[in-house]
Amino acid sequence: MRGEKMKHAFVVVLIVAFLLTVASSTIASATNRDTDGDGLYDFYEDLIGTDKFNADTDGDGLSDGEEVLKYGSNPKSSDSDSDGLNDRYEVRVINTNPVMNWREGFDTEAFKSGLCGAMLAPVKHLSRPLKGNTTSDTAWNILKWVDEHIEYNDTKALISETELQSPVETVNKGDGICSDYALLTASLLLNLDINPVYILNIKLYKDSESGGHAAVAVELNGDYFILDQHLPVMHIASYYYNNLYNCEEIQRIDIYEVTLSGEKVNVSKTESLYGYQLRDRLYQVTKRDIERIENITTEIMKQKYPILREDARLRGCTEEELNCILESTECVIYLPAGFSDGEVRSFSIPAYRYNATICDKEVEWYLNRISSSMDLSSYDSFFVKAGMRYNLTAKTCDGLYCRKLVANESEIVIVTTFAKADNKSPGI
Ligand SMILES: [Ca+2]
Ligand SMILES: [Ca+2]
Ligand SMILES: [Ca+2]
Ligand SMILES: [Ca+2]
Repeated sequence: MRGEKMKHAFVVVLIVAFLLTVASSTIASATNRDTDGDGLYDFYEDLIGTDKFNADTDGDGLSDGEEVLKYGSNPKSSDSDSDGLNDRYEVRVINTNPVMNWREGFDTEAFKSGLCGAMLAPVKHLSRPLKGNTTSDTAWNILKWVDEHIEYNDTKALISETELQSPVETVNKGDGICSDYALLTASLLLNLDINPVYILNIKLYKDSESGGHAAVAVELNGDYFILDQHLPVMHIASYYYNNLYNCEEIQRIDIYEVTLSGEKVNVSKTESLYGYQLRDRLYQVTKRDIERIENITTEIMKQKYPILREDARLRGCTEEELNCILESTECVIYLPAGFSDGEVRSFSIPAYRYNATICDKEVEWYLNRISSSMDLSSYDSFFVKAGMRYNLTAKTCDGLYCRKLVANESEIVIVTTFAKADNKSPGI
């Protein structure tokens, strides 16, 4: 009997063991199944609400498994951080963070995101007509366009936490603050193959630690030239003095090199320049520069207004007028014999703003303003003279630095006489 009982018990044990084995293998296969092969088990997909039959629930090009296990992005949103860039594009193409919204800071992440191929494309059509013959032409055209089409948004400037705008958003809104201007300007430059461009983070003495100003620079003749919302394009030292002239002293400029490679942007911080280094870079105007300005002005006049010819008979009265301006005296100037009618126009460029690399653009800019304020068609002759006017009254500011540094200012004065000859003399 004992033997039979034992046999019975053994059979029961076997059956129980078999049932347990079957049950456990069923449980195991249910938990370990990854139907769509995206790296996430079905039960887990049910738990987080992704589609266990679709490896890429949000259709952004990254599998649910990659999003959850590798990048920490949201498998149910194709733009996890809502910054306008698709998750896959961020991690695979431009190497940015798919869970960090670039619009919240003006930093490397913002430059890499806000200037990537996807952000440049919508403003490409605006860039094309701005292409000039040289880099300085193109930079000038771009700044002119930005100056004419975008307004500074004073309201946004007062809000402490603002979001950066993409270049096309700034164009569509028609306004922005300095960082928005900087991204738009940089995008137009990069679209016209001015690559790299430089993003500048400018600290003024009056700024708090978190504050600052943003602008863009291009490299011309191995030096930085700044594009900051309004014409003219200025050499970095001219820019420093221009700020000083407006009673704002720059403490430091941090310069980031932004290089576009395909769709992707590489950013590296190149250098920080302090006030004394910027002052040291100032161009010193020489006699040759004055001659150069006379020649450039004359050439531009001839090119732009073929009805006008340079006439040396106007040299004397032009020089007289120039001397009166340089000595700040009132003079009455008479036209020489042979001319029935005439007009004298002058303009001046602060000496700190002169730089040989960009002076042709600056002269052209002034001439455009002169020609739009008078009727040149009534004249047929002109003559140009330039000179330096020294020791202007120093502009005073509240800041001690300002007052000291703006002193002893000088400017380049350019005088042009326009006249109508009564005879048909061939001029010179
Ligand atoms: Ca799965
Ligand atoms: Ca996905
Ligand atoms: Ca994104
Ligand atoms: Ca992002």
